[in-house]
Formats: sequence, structure tokens, C-alpha cells
Amino acid sequence: MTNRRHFLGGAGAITGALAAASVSKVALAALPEPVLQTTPDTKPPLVPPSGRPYNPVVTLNGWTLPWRMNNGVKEFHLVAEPVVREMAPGFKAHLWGYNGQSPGPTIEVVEGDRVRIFVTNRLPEHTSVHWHGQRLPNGMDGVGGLTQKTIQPGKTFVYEFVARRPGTFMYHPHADEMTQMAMGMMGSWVTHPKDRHALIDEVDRDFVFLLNAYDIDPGAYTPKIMTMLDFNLWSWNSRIFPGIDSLNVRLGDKVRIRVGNLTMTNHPIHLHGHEFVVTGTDGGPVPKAARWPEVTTDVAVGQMRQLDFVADEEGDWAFHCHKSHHTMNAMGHNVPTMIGVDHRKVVRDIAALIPDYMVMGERGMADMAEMEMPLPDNTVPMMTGEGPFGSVEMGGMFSMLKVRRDQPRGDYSNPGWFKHPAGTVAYEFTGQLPGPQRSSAPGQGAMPPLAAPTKPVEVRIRKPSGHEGRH
Ligand SMILES: [Cu+2]
Repeated sequence: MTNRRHFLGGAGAITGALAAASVSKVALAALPEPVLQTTPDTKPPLVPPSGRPYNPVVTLNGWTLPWRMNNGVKEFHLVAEPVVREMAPGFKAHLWGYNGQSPGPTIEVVEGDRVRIFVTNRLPEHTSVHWHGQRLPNGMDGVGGLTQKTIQPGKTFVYEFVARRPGTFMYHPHADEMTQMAMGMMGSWVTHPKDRHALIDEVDRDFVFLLNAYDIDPGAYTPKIMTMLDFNLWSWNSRIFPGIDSLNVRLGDKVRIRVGNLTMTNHPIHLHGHEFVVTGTDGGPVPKAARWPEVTTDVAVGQMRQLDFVADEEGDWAFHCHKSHHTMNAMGHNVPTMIGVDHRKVVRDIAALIPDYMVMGERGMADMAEMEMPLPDNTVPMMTGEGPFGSVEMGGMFSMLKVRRDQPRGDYSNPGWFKHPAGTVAYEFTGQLPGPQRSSAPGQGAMPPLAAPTKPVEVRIRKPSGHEGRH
């Protein structure tokens, strides 16, 4: 649901008092009313009601910020504030974001648009907004202390510039950045080309999302902001599988997916069943001669990648980060590998002391996905997601590209599970098995058998006390 709340009328609990105290009525009249979002659903594309037309993007589990036209200037109003984000059904996080959600809404404009963005700070500390990748006057770049004073709590700043270059960008604070990005403050920005562009094809479906990561202990609500590398929640637009919506397209659609990385590590993003081409970065369109087909592309920290492909294979295709630990949800990492260990005796001994003790991992970790292990409130299993054939055993940065012959144009709703044509699903073999072929080449590196020592080995040990012992 989209909420339109005016600053003075009926503003929510956190919102009204601060803003009213610091912004005069005259100034308020000049502000476009902030539009807030209360749910994490993927909103339908926002067809531009004014300005130059374009084919709008769809923000995965997000939305596009409406604007107001003021004498030819597109005016947006971002409100930096604490938010509650449902990261997956049953799991809510207390984050910081913009206009009711983390990430903030996507800002969509057209090359050449003059853009005015009001940023109101309802956080308990100062902030600023940096417009990652944009050409703009230095003083609009949003680096607190360097190019502007920070925006104090309760204050509103104005950024204004011309969106000079078409492409995929993002925005995030450049003030107490470590804290504010670890808390979820970020958003996407798309500048559409104003005319047909030699290097930017028109597409039928255009998706955008940001890679982000959190460290939230199972049962807790607030991310640990000091974590540098060992995050336990790897998310797309602050959602984790099975909470990430699928990307639903029609067979034959030209599809674009724009991915930005604001985590602390790189993410090799992998699409099943299709090859794509990286057609653009936050630096702009990639020259045609520099493009090649891929099925995985690494998105490094602080980068955006724009993937184009034709969705010409029907099905439910996995789409995920290829780091296997990034398709897991909150878990402990200090668990030894138990594959092949028969620890029945140990279990009996421990169970005598701790009745609820359970072993895990002697056959791999897949059992974890089906096990009904008691979980604390407000978390999700580390491997989960019910598919048509059982548990998908995934979490974190995992979703699906759903390609359907009968998906109506412009319809982004989930068509349900793919109905495979007869004879096209992997099946169990029940006949007589031929012997498997094994390599018979002699090994080069094998250890030679240990020969028994022919004569006793003498070892001399020097003890700290100074006198020698012979053994
Ligand atoms: Cu990853």
C-alpha cells in the first residue's frame, strides 16, 4: 500500500514533530509531500505521468518514487528514517532507510531532466546523500564535510542537478557511512536515454535491485553495524530467499536486470538456462565490441552491472549469487565438517547430559533444510524454500527467473510453478546399472607405503632445565 502523508496532517509517530519544528510553513508548502511505502512487495512499474515517456523499471521487492513537476523540474522528496523491513515472511528487521522501506525507492528520470531532491532527515544522527555515478556540480555530490554540511536530524536539504548521463546508478549516505549502509540506507537510480540510443536497446522488462548484507543474530532485530566481513544475511533489496520475489517474464521478452553492490564483498551473479551480455555499468553503456556472452558476472563492491538477454527458454530458472554461503540464511559458521563421521556414541553420551542435543552434518547439510529444528522468534531457517519437488535448500541471494509463454505483456505477477512438458524432468533410473568407468591411469602423487624402520631412531630432546635426556 502506498501512503500519502502530508507533513502537517496526520503524520506518523516518528515523523511529524521533528520536521515541523525545523521547517517553516512557507518552506513546507514548497515541498512535495513525501510518499511512503509500508510493504515489501514488488510494485508494478510507475508509468511516467509527466515528462518524456520511457519504459519504466520494476524494483525487486521495491517501488519507484513518484515526483511532482514544478516548472519543468522533477521534484522528489526522500525521507531518511528508521524503518521496519520484513526481510522474509516471519522475519522483520529494524533498519534505516528512506520513505518507509530499506532500500529506499528507486528514482527514475530521463537524460537531460533537471532534478530537485528534497532530503528530510528523521534519523537520530546527521546524514547526507551521495548520488553514485552521476555527473553533477561538486557541491551536489553529497559527501558530508567535503562538499556540504551534513543534514542534521529534523532538517531538510535540497539537491539539484541535471541527469546528464543515461544509465544505472544508486544513492546512499556519505556521512557515518559504515553505520548507515550497514543499517540499510541505499536506493537505486535509473536515468533513461532521452532518444533511441545506439548502445542502449529498448527492452520489454527492466528489473533493478541492490545487493546488500546484514549481520543480525537469530532472534534479534537490529543489525550489528561493526561487522566488516562475516555477515549472516545476504540480501537483494533487503530481502532474503524465500522472501525475494521472482522475476516473471513472457517467453521471448527482451529482459534487462540492473544489479548494484553495496555490500563488503563481491557477488558473482549467476543466471540459469540463458546467456546474458553485460551491456552497461555505472560508468555507462559498454561499447558493443567489448561485450561477450556470460552466465555469471561478478559485481564488485560499489559497482553496478546491467545484464541484457532474451528470455527464450520456458521454465523456473534459478538466479542467484554463486558464492554458496551467500545462498544461506543466518547460521553459525563455526561448525566442523562432519561428513563421514559416525558420532552415534558421542551423541549418546552428550544426550545423557543435554536431552535436546542433535547432531548435524554427517551426511552433508541437506538434512538441515527438512529438519524441524526449533528456531528463535524472528529469524528464518538457513536453508529453506518449498519448491514443487521439495525443499530448494536455499536462502539469502536466491530467486528465480520465471519464463512463461502465456505471461501477459506488462504483467509482473507470479505465474506459479512451471508445468514441465512430459518427459523433460530428470527421473530415477530403475534398470540394471552398467559398471561406471573409472580412470585406470597410475597415480603420480600417491604416497609410497611406509616401510618399517630397519634400525631404531635416536631422538635427542633438550629439556628447558638444561640436562639432556635420551629416549
Ligand atoms: Cu554473494
